Amino acid sequence: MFSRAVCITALLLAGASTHAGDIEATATTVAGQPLADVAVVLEPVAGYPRGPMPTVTIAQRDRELIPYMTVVQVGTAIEFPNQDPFKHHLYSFSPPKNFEIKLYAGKPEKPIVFDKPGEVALGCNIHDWMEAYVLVVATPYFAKTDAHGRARIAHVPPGSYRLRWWHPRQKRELPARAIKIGAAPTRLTQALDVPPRIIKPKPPLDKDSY
Ligand SMILES: [Cu+2]
Repeated sequence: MFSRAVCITALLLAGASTHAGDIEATATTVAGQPLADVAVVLEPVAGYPRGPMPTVTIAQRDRELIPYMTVVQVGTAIEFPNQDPFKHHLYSFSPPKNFEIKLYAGKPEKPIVFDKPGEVALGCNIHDWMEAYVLVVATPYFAKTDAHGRARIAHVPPGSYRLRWWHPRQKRELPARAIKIGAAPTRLTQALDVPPRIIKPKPPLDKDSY
């Protein structure tokens, strides 16, 4: 059973890697462990086409912001539904998107449009352990690594790009590097100096459900 599963996975990977312009990226810690929540970003030197821009969701659930890290193209609208049975107070002081949604329950009337590139840190005024990050990029070619440290960007047109790797807890910014994307699938790997996440203590719910 196990070997059969492995076999199918291998076939899927082989099949998936045959498209021109597909980027398979792998991120690790400096110790070689898979690293999740890394943004892999390809900025076309020739300018930025506008990609499909579906509305993105960052939820508040069990007094956490989910997901921890999100990458979007400039101009993307993000919804912040509160799925808890009590209020949250979302805010960011980050220059690319300084905003707050004061004490609220349910789904806010309007999404927030992230209209400038840069790094945005989100928090909650009531529960100070809640944290999440949004990387806003000009390009439509980006992905985020999963728990295995893997990310995939599909159908990147051939050409010259700047490649960036980014993680919200990275100790230093990695310089962007020039890369040529050709007709063949491209594999990229990068080690990043990222300390483990320290989860701030979350007190038990009190009688007022806060
Ligand atoms: Cu909160």
